[in-house]
Amino acid sequence: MTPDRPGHVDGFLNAFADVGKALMLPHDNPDPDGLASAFALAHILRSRGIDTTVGFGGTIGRAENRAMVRALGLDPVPLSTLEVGEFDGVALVDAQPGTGNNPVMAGAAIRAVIDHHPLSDATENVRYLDVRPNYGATATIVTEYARDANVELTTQLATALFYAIRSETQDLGREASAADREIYVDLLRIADMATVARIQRARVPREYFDTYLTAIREARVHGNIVMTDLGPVASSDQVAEIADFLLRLREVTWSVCLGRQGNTLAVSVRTTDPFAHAGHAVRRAIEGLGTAGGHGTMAGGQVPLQEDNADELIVEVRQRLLAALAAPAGDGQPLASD
Ligand SMILES: [Mn+2]
Repeated sequence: MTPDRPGHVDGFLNAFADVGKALMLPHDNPDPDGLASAFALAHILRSRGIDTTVGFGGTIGRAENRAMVRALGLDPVPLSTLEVGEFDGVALVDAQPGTGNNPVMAGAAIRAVIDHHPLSDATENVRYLDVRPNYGATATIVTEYARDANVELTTQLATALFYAIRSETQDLGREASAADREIYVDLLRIADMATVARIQRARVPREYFDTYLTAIREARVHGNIVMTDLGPVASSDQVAEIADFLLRLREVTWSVCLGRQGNTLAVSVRTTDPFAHAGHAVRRAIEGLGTAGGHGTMAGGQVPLQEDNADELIVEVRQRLLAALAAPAGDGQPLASD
């Protein structure tokens, strides 16, 4: 188990005390936890007079996440339109250096890491770090920050943080701690629940249903593992969503979903086993091919692909994942009959 390195908002504020322009950066293709946490930290820094921007790499793909940004008036700025060198203080939020899911730019002035994933070695050198793997959501940590710094949250931010904890912990049912529960109840009092409902039931385009069709058609059951490959995807969020979806299959304890976003193979793994180490399994499986990270029951990875080796590499990743999860030999059974 990676040790906790909990911090306090005073340490966070100290790390930015002499900063003129700050950048809050969630992981690529940010989810509600990354986005809400980044905006709450920006709000805290702005309350101390620090000019703060929330940036992001990749895309905001999932319909719920797009709805959240729109409904709550959040305005994260694509990194491609920012001059990162202009920021003299950067915080990585819901992410850490060295995990491959965030754009840690060479020379970027990373002052702080606030996260709830297992501590990565590369994080140790950062000036201020607050990494609490026992927390269900980074949003819980930053809501504690706002409370401890006496910074009042706007309704929008409270709603964003509430929705972040709700979606990240599946309504406190997945990897939630007593701290998550306490903050969730605090936020429930002030969050705009009509907006939360609108975000959760976001409307989706037709292609959304094609993704499910492909996921089900391509899924194979290998003993207690269900695995599918979506082929090309618009966003790696779809890969994570389908991994969650397939884990509902009664007879399995692991789900694996692959998808190709541009020249990157995205991998999502989920397990129902609360004592499993999904992150270890994925890291072992794609060692030497790509990067991975994750919590106990959720993990993800990225493998760079080249035009001339993509198909072979995807086959190899599939085989290595099945081996890492001790799948029975053979090609497995199709999930659905057609
Ligand atoms: Mn998170």
